[in-house]
Amino acid sequence: MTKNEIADVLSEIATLLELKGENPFKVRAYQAGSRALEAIEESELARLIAGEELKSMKGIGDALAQKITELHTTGGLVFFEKLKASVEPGLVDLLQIPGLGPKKIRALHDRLGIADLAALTRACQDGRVAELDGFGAKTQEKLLAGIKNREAYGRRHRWWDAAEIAGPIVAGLRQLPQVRRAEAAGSLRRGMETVGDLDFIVAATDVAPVVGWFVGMAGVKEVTAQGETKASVRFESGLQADLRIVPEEQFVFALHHFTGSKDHNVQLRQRALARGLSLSEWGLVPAEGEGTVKAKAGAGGPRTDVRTEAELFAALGLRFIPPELREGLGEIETAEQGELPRLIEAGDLRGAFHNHTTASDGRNTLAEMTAAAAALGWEYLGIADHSKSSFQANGLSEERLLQQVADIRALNASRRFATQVLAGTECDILVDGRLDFDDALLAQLDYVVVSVHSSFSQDEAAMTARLVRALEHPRTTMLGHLTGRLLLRREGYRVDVGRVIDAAIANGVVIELNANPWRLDLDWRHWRKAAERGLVCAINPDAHETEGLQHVRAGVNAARKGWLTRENVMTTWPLARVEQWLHRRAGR
Ligand code: DGT
Ligand code: CA
Ligand code: CA
Ligand code: ZN
Repeated sequence: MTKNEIADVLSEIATLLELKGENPFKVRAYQAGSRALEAIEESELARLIAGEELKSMKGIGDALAQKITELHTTGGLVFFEKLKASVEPGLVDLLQIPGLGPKKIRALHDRLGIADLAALTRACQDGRVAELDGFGAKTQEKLLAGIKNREAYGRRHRWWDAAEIAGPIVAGLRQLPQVRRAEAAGSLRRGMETVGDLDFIVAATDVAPVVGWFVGMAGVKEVTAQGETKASVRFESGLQADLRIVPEEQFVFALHHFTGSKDHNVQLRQRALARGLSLSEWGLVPAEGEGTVKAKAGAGGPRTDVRTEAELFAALGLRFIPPELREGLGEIETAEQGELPRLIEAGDLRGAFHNHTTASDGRNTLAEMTAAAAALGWEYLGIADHSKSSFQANGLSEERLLQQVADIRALNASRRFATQVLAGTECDILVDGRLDFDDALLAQLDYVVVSVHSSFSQDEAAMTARLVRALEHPRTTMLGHLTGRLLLRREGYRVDVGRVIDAAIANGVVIELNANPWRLDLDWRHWRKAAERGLVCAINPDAHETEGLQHVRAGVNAARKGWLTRENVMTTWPLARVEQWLHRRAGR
């Protein structure tokens, strides 16, 4: 296990102990141990373990040192497994309701006998929660809203999580001897920010072994449907997956159909009809009035000269439409005119601006983050740790920021990494729109990301004015996570996005497409129009650890859905152009 994975286990242990009402000192010991691990480097941990020096580290005693060593060497921990098994699962579920921590859950359990979501819902509806010390009517209301959100969101999953499950399934299908072609379709293939269920399309010479493999996959909790050529399963997380097996000559039609979206399919089918053709999941055949669509591969059969989606679109007089654009938002008309943009690709990225280190709430050091960026082949890595008002995220004081800038300049001068580090800040936008640092300090940085991390409940006018004021600040380079939303968890704050975009364009400020799979903020639905009006995008992973840099992949999905090209996205620009742009901006 890596040190960050071990830190996660320790903090989960703390949470479980707290849920069980264990001694607070014990709980705090695990929390402190988790934080102590986060602050050191991977190589340091390996060295301490090898030299059996772990217990001499501040915040880590004998018992913890043993557990960390077990996790590091075996990848598991017997104590942790036993502890998990000893806590009621209903209590753990409650942690997902915003506003409920282990302490509050413990109180609900001890005083009202609440052990699961259903019981909590009833207690809130009956007003019993409001009467508890430390809760009150407002808290009860917030809990009910959280429960409602959970129900509404509960059936969808973030793209990243869905993709992590889907990847190995496609690879596994392709390895079966009966399988000729296999793809994931549906919203996952379209790169939607959330996914309802997975859809797999397979061309196979023999179906039974493929269905058998699919329903027998590791991690399947329930087989919800099983037929001759299809099957559906449900995983532990609640995510469902559909499998459809077709003869090879139908594969491309099935793939297109089940990629969707529904709106795109409806429009494309209309276009086919206007050309005397009938398009369906089974094929493209001459339309002969009603009933043709249901003719399946019968008389006529699907057009056998169509083997790729490009050929399918060509048969309808269109250029290839990338899956991400298939939302029925004008892509067919644009493809007809041959004017689809050449969309940005993951390989176009050359760096990113919004990333954290252990100086604030990140979990890898400056050197580790830089090494990871270098491994990705990035030309530049922007470090933007939190500013002083974000004390909950260990925001940097003026002194600490200046020290970090010096460290960054020294690291660059050492030429230890091929990646150039840019010194920035994620500067809080204060409640009235002022920035958290003064101009003289900001002037010493290469760039400034400004973000809202407090007072989310302002009304729309106040929040909009607050953001606009921050964008008008001459030192502001880009705006971070514009709405503050957390997908499937928290709505963004109320803000007039259109007016904020206007202000960004008017002031030459970049808006971030935060690529963290929880955020994908600003939403792809705004980008096409905004970019046409001159708004520049930066795809930023908002990485808090080295693996977080990979999240740019999710940002590229969203950018593609927003019709963005390489030119629209600053993080594809070479370092020289980025530096030139930053210099010119700083000089106004
Ligand atoms: P999801 O799963 O809710 O995230 O969204 P999708 O787009 O993956 O939807 P899903 O799984 O229900 O169906 C996959 C695709 O199959 C969908 O994007 C388009 C196609 N499809 C499903 N039902 C219909 C339908 O009633 N009409 C048409 N034209 N296409 C459909
Ligand atoms: Ca789906
Ligand atoms: Ca489906
Ligand atoms: Zn932030």
